[in-house]
Amino acid sequence: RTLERDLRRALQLNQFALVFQPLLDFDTGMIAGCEALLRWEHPTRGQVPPSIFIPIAERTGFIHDLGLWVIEEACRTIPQFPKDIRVAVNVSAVQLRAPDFAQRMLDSLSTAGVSSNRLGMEITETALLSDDQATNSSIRSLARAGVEISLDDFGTGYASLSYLRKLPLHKIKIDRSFVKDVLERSDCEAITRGVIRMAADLGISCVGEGVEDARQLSWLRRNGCSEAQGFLISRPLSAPDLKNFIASWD
Ligand code: G
Ligand code: G
Ligand code: MN
Ligand code: NA
Repeated sequence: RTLERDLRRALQLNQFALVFQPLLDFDTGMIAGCEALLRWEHPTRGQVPPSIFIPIAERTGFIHDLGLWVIEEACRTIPQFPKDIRVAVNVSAVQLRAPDFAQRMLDSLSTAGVSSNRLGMEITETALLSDDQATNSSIRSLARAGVEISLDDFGTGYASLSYLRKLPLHKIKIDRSFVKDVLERSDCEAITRGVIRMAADLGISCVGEGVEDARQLSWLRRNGCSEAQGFLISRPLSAPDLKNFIASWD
């Protein structure tokens, strides 16, 4: 209850910030983009994890305002990064169901003077499961405008897989629970291998998430995964730190 009240005020009080975690492209060996992750610095509780406050924001409808702030903040930050760095924001299923969502995202881009091919959007399987018309049409019009669409946490939801041919998805992100045990467990290996193969056959790229050691990274590279993300490459960083990280990478 009090967290719910604090959440509403947090936006005016400037308690939110974005951090950015880079993605490594195996083909080029370069940093190809990053994922923007929301942080809430609560005045007395300290950092409240998104796994706590996002569900509250979704339940109360505050996610629409908060999600718009995330998009606007990402658009303000993008010009600080090199031109070939794409920034992907996480978008909740609740946001996607709002009929004006795509238009708001495109408006944020043009207000900031940022080209839509510098923005990406990460959505979960659950958001696609209900086959909601507003959701599907938002995804289609954003993809048409050049926004890159990634399917996040792949393998943990209820993959009906039919949306893979219905919707213009560019990227599948293999959930870190599979990557974590890819060398230890034959089931994780089989699933990860299968997802990489499926993505390749569909002509879309594939990201291994939660890469924490060099052996996982080389397994993914060897097995045809296109990109990797995880603490091994970098933790999520502030915008200036990511800028330095990219500069020192090449
Ligand atoms: O570092 P991490 O704790 O940020 O992220 C935990 C979860 O919170 C991830 O599943 C991530 O997708 C989600 N998350 C992080 N930032 C955002 C955001 O801006 N919007 C939404 N909807 N989810 C986010
Ligand atoms: O669900 P989503 O993919 O958006 O989640 C991103 C979350 O994963 C963030 O909380 C981020 O901090 C976390 N994360 C990123 N890389 C790693 C990693 O290598 N190991 C672990 N355990 N978590 C990671
Ligand atoms: Mn994500
Ligand atoms: Na994920």
